[in-house]
Amino acid sequence: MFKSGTIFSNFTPLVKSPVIGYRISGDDVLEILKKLTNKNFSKNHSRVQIIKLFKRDGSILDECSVVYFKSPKSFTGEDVCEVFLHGSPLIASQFEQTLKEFKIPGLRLAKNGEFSYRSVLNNKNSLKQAKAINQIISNDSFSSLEYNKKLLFEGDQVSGLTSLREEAVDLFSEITASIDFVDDEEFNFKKIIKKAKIFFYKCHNILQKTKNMNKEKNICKIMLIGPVNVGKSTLFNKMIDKERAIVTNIKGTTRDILSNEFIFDGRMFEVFDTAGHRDKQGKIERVGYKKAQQLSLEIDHFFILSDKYSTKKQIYSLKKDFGIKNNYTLVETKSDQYQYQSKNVKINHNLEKDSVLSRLKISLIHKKYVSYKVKKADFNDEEIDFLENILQYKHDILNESDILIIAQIMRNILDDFSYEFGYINNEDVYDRVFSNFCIGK
Ligand SMILES: Nc1nc2c(ncn2[C@@H]2O[C@H](COP(=O)(O)OP(=O)(O)OP(=O)(O)O)[C@@H](O)[C@H]2O)c(=O)[nH]1
Ligand SMILES: [Mg+2]
Repeated sequence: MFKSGTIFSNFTPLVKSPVIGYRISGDDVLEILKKLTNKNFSKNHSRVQIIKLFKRDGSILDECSVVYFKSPKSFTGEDVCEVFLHGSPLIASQFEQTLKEFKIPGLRLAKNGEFSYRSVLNNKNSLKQAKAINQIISNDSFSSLEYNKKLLFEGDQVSGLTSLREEAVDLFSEITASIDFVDDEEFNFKKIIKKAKIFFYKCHNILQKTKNMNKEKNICKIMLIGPVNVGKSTLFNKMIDKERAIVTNIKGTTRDILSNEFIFDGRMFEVFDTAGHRDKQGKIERVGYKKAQQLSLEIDHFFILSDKYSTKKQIYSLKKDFGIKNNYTLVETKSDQYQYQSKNVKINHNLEKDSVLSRLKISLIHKKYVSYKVKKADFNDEEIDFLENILQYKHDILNESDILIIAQIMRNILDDFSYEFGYINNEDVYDRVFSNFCIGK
């Protein structure tokens, strides 16, 4: 994959937003900055500067923050600059066009993952750390997020695979020694197979224990139900901070179930907006209401919304329809319009999101249904896949009687570990043969 040349790419999506960020990495960074700003950055590194960028015709492209990181003190280890343009995709296209017009040989758009790749080549990150960056971005469980952060910030040694790698090298050393020193009694075939069994047993155990833990999203599922027109969709939109559900004063506006995830107070929720309840439901509305009922088994907690016009009978039917026991909160809406006498939670659309969520005691609800204590993970998804691959060798090794073939399979396992941790060469192996087995003192 590696090709030389200076590379650039946006590191935020190219959509209308407050900022669009670009990173440039390679030998030509200083020259590019000079051409873009008419300033020499060589003595101005690792500092944010707000500066004008110019197009080739001398007109202003943008005035924005720019940081220059001098090699080797940068993410890739090369000269790097990061440019934070105003978030217009049009400015971004002018920026790319300007870079092209510089006609700097080798200056090109980066391939996927090329910045991380260069950081590994220049020993700024291990392969594992580079992969951890991907995992941090893509995972959605707090436990694996914490693990991947640890991996990135503290290095390979915190990986749960490290001790298995050591055991694999030990085992291979012993096998190698037993081949090279056949007469030595210390090397016994049965003993080697026993050790191999223990090694695979450990892999298997880890896999069983960790697989489910990583999938646990620590997510609390809540559902908004209530008579038509009470303000379910209004609350739904407030919770997720988006105008996603249609809100009108027409009864029966919501017909299908909508769902969205949101994070509050460091806790993850999935909220469902549902079709309202009324005696004379239209056909589509009825289907929507039924769909919500079917989903109710998966729901941790219900918010039963009502307003001035809702009746006790309606609340009773809702509880019955959704099989609700104690897992609900009664919420009275539109408290800006009506005075309620009850002790139920009261909300209205003028309240800030945080205030509404606090009134609904949403953090406590999360705590009640989802164990908030983040379980400690020692492996990420990639490492779990890796262990699954390693276990495929188990049958071949344990059923083989030729030590030479076992040695070859074991070398394959070490090669697999090499992809995770960097190459394990024969020197590592011989070091152990001599130090562990006192050969040739
Ligand atoms: N004054 C006042 N009006 C509100 C409040 N919340 C919602 N509304 C209004 O009530 C009407 C119905 O709101 P929705 O959020 O669509 O109610 P819904 O429960 O989703 O209704 P359906 O989908 O038809 O079941 C809209 O006109 C809203 O603007 C509130 O707190 N105060
Ligand atoms: Mg609605």
